[in-house]
Amino acid sequence: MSAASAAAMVQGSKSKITNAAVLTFVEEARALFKPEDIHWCDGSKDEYQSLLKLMVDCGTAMWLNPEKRPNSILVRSDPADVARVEDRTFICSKSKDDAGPTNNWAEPAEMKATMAKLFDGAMRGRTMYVIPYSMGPLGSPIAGIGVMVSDSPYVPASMHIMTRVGDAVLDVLGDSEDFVRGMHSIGAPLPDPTSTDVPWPCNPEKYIAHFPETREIMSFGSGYGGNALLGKKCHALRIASVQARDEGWLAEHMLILKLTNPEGKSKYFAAAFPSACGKTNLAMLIPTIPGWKAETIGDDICWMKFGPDGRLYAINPETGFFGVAPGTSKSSNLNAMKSMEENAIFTNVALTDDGDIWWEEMTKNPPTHAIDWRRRSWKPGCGRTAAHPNARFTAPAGQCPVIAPEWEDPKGVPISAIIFGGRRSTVVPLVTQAMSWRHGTFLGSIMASEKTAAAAGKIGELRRDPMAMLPFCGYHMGDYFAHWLHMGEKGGDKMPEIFYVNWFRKGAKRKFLWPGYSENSRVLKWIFERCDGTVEAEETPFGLQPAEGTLDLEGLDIDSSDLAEVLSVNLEFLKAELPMIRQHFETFGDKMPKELVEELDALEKRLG
Ligand code: GTP
Ligand code: SPV
Ligand code: MN
Repeated sequence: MSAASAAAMVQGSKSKITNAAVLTFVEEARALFKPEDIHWCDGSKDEYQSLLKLMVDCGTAMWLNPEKRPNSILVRSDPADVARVEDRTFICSKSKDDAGPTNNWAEPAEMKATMAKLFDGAMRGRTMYVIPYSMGPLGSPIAGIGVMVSDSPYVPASMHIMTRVGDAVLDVLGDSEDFVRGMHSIGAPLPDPTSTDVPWPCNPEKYIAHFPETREIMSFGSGYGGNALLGKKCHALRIASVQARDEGWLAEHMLILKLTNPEGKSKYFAAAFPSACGKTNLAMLIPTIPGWKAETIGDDICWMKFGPDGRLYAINPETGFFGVAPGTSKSSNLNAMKSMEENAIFTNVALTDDGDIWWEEMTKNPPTHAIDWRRRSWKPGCGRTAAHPNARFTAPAGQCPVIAPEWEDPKGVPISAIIFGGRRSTVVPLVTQAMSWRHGTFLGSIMASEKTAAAAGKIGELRRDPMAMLPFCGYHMGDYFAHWLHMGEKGGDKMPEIFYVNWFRKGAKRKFLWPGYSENSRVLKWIFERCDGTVEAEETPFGLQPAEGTLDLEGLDIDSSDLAEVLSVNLEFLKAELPMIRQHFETFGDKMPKELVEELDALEKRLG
């Protein structure tokens, strides 16, 4: 079809859209999905408000008490649609080998045929929203543009908070064809637009399919989080990781924070922790050490490119937080609580009798009564949690009291340190510095973490999650490791220092040894000072660890034996883990970089 006739079909009131590739894509989507009508998102405040109102009118959402939580809604999803579905996530590269052993693979043409069948008429009776979005500040050389369609109003509403949406994005795109194409349907057509609907329509059959070579995403059946907000994990990590490999940059599952010392000197750190392992908390922490200041740049995703001075510069591709609600409180993360005081979307949390929200550990004392996330009456001690463990808040980043003034700087911020971390109740010490970029890449490649509720599946199971990218790397993990090593060669001595942290070590009493949260600022201070070379480190077989007296513990109430335990690597346990690490490496076959195998051999030798 010609661009002109595509324009005639899909444009409606949007007569100023001239990008032929966008018009053709949207017409293809219209012909396939057969929606009742098309809404082009302009990104305006009015549009956001009308999306909220629509969700309330159709029963998907309810307004929270405006005196408690102005302009905010509560959404409760279908109990079968509450988290990312990793076993339904596919990387459809031409060659199976490019997807590697950590991804589900399907042949692209076959997957497209499957999706075409599922997509055929899937939006009948519904509106198709066309959402042009930018991951990153508009026009930033580090940013990227996508255009997605969706039949769930929750998606454009959430995308309004999480990304830059609308006309301004199309202006930046101009007539370029360089955008990621995303098609999303909840897979619940209506006989006609007036038919009665359920609050959270979705489909028991789910597919989250990625086509890295053609930069396309097709998602069916789920309306939740990373399954449906295609800018986030699908584009900004799975597709972007492939672009980053091809173009020589990094797309990572990392927070970005700015730390300023009492002399006013600032550094930027990026940190990769697996889902629900503390990125949002660390990104907004309030330091307990006097004179130090932490500010937020981002809490989930980080794109880094080399700047003109040869350093790595990072942007936060997002404009909002989609944060884990349970466990978030004024004492654990005051800045997150303040970020969601208004203009927020809450999903799968509990509703209090005064029309506000609640979740486990939000307050010291639970409410005496609430409506749980499944809309049932709830009382403390009834045996069920009030909020789903993966309940989330969606809040504008600009509302965070400690958002750094430069968080939207199109040139990004220079990264001094990259921090890896996971949930390890044993073995891994509080903080370790890598001896080199190569050793740091090795530490990232052997990262493991106990599973959380962010993905469907068994909780608590230990799994290798290299660089916190296991569910998000859009290509062969062995090639991804090689790409990291390559980046290190390219950046040379301008590359960030690499560290490995663990807030989750437990002692004999199965309690956390380290108080965590704000107290993590002590570790950040050590990292800052290591970057400047002003504090000493001690060599251990695992890496460099704080020399006696270099970790600032002033005013910290911690048992000295707990401290000794949390700071030390358990060499015996580490040694016992080596065969598992070797097995992990073996799964990557020929693509496993020999440099990292050499690092493993060297570690084995050091352990004796
Ligand atoms: P995604 O949004 O899923 O990518 O996750 P995230 O890494 O941003 O997770 P988040 O910061 O929301 O992590 C929340 C979980 O980590 C909660 O269970 C917190 O209680 C826990 N947590 C965060 N920081 C700490 C810490 O320093 N110590 C301990 N013990 N728990 C922590
Ligand atoms: C994660 O699971 O790492 C998240 C939430 O940040 S989601 O957007 O659903 O992927
Ligand atoms: Mn995440």
